[in-house]
Formats: sequence, C-alpha cells, structure tokens
Amino acid sequence: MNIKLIFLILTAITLTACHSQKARNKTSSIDYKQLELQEELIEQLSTDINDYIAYYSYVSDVNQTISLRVTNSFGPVAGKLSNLQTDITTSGGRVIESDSVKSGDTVWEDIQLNVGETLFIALSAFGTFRDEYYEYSLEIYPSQDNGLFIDDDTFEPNDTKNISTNVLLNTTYRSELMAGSIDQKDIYKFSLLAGKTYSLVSTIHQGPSSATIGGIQFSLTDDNDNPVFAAFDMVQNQNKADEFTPNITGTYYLKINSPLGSIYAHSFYSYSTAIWESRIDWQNPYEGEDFEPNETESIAFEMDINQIIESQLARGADDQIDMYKLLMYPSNKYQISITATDGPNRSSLSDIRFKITSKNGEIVLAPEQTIRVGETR
Ligand SMILES: [Ca+2]
Ligand SMILES: [Ca+2]
Ligand SMILES: [Ca+2]
Repeated sequence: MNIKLIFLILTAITLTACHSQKARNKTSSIDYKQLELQEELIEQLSTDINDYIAYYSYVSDVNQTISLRVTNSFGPVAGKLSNLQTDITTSGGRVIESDSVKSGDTVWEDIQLNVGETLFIALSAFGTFRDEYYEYSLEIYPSQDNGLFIDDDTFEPNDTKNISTNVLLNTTYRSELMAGSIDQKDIYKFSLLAGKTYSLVSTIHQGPSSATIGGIQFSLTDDNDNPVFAAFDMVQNQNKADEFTPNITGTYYLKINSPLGSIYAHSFYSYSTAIWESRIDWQNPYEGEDFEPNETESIAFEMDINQIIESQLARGADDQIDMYKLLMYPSNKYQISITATDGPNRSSLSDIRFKITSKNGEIVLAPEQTIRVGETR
C-alpha cells in the first residue's frame, strides 16, 4: 500500500516538471512577426490549440506616439469570450490596457514609445468550443509629426487623438463614417481662444432613415478629454448649430462616431461639420454666399436699415435656419416685413416660421408665427 502511494506522487511530480519544461521551450521560441508603420497585415487564427495565438512586434527607432488598430473582420459572435483577445506590452515593461475586439469591430490604441523600445502584441482566440476561425487585420500608424500618410479625400486615418485631422476654422469638412467597419470614428483637431464664441454647425446628409435611432454622436472635448458641451446624437437629414465659448486657449477635439453595436451594424453615414468664429472676428463679416452661414447669433448676418434681403431655405437638412441681426436704437420706431415668395403650399406644416427676439432670446419682440407662400407679415 505504501509503495503504491509513493509511486503515484512521483508520477505527479514528473508530469509537472515535463509540463513546465514544455511551456518554457514555447516561450523562448515565440515567433514575432515584425510590424512596419502603415503596412496593414491581414491574418487568420483558428481555435486549434496550435494556432490560437499570434505574436507581433514593432521596434521604435525614435521617441514617438504610435496608433495601433486591430480590426476583427470575421469571427464568431458568441459573447465576450469569443472576442479577439489583445495583450499589449512593451520591452520597457509596460502593460498597455486594451479592449478585446468583437466580430465586425475595430479597436484603436495610442501608445507612446521611447527610442529603442519594442512593442509586443499578442492576439488570441480562446474562442468557443466550436471549430471557428477568425480573420483580422492590424496596422500601426505614426503621428503626424512623424510622417503619417493621410488620404486627402477621406482624411483617414483619423480615429484617435494622435492621428486626428487638423482642421481650419471657418471651413466646412464633408466626410463619411461606416458603422461596423474600420472607419467608425473621425476626430478633428483645432485651436481655440479662451473667451471667444464659436459655432459648431453640422449636418447629417445620409444615414439610416429611422428618425429616432441610429444617429451618429458628436462630442467636443479639450486636450484633457473634458467635454466643452454635452455630446449629442444626430440622425439623417438633421442640422444642428450650437455656440460655445471655451475657458482655456488650447487644442480641442471634435469626435464624430457611429454607434457601436446598434442594430444598424453596417450603416453608412455622410455628414458635414464646421467650426465658425463669430462674424465680428472674420476679416470680412459680410463674406459668404447667400448670407451663409447664419445659424447662430454669433454668425447671424448683420443687415442694415432699409436693406432688402432675398434668400432661400431648403427642405431637409441643408439649410433649415437663417438668422439675421440688426442694431436698433431705443425710442426709434422700426417696421420689418417678411414675404414668403416661393415654396411648397400644401399645408400649414410647409409654411416658414419666423420670430424676432433680442440677444439670447431675452426679449421677444414677435413670437413665433408662420407665413404662407404669397403672404407678407
Ligand atoms: Ca471617416
Ligand atoms: Ca475615421
Ligand atoms: Ca442658413
């Protein structure tokens, strides 16, 4: 009896020794595939025990921030455990926190690297118990100071702060997003002055036709990710203009992203966006075609007494609001007349509406009212 027991213990020890020896051999023989800047790799993994983990590395020859993209273009959709797992470390001993990537999704990471430091990336499919395979792609991008190549038409890549698109004020940028693809986020970067009022004017030209869900989200933050105003969603055929006044002079980021995991998994969105300085800060406050842009008080077109303005509004998102400004003096009498010269004439819903207020709507001189085509008020 005693002899038998000893034999069993010995067996267990031998097995443990064997196993750790095997693990060590595997570690020392890891085959790291070298990544190069802006060279996409498209790869596959299975859940087979010999093929469920892949290793990549990148050696940085300068001090820089790189952006890493991992896209799980095809994989099982059986919950979090079937996501592509990411494990990112550096030769400097840092562990980079990163999300696992679900099927159809993309994960981005900005990573600061010192000269000579190596980035190690392990991607693995612990997967389901089924016989599944994964197809994914990964790519690393340099920052703009370090030679990032950008597509002039799409401004891509621009999905992280590190590689965000530098934008000019008073310029409209029209671009696109696609939910469930590599391009789920566009980030624009610009400088603003403290105490100045700016207007963010955005339009969604194309998107899922539902009026309530499936919009894209706009958020504006400072360099420390503090929101300048609350993020908002916009759906197709919507136009939105908001004023804001930063407290700090510095770099700001406008992030536009398509909803993650919505029912519109592969929706295409087309939008335009611009950040306008107040007209008083323009070189010529009267420039712009057809008195545009004029969607907020700070970019309202200033008209003169006795000036006749002829203009249009468009149905849909393109031009829903025109705002004009007029300086009035106390105890003078003014008369304003507005005529709807042309437009749809089906019902009261198609009438244009107007109202007259003082700054910030504090005093209402004329409450909101409608004008039919052919009518003058
Ligand atoms: Ca885009
Ligand atoms: Ca993008
Ligand atoms: Ca307008």
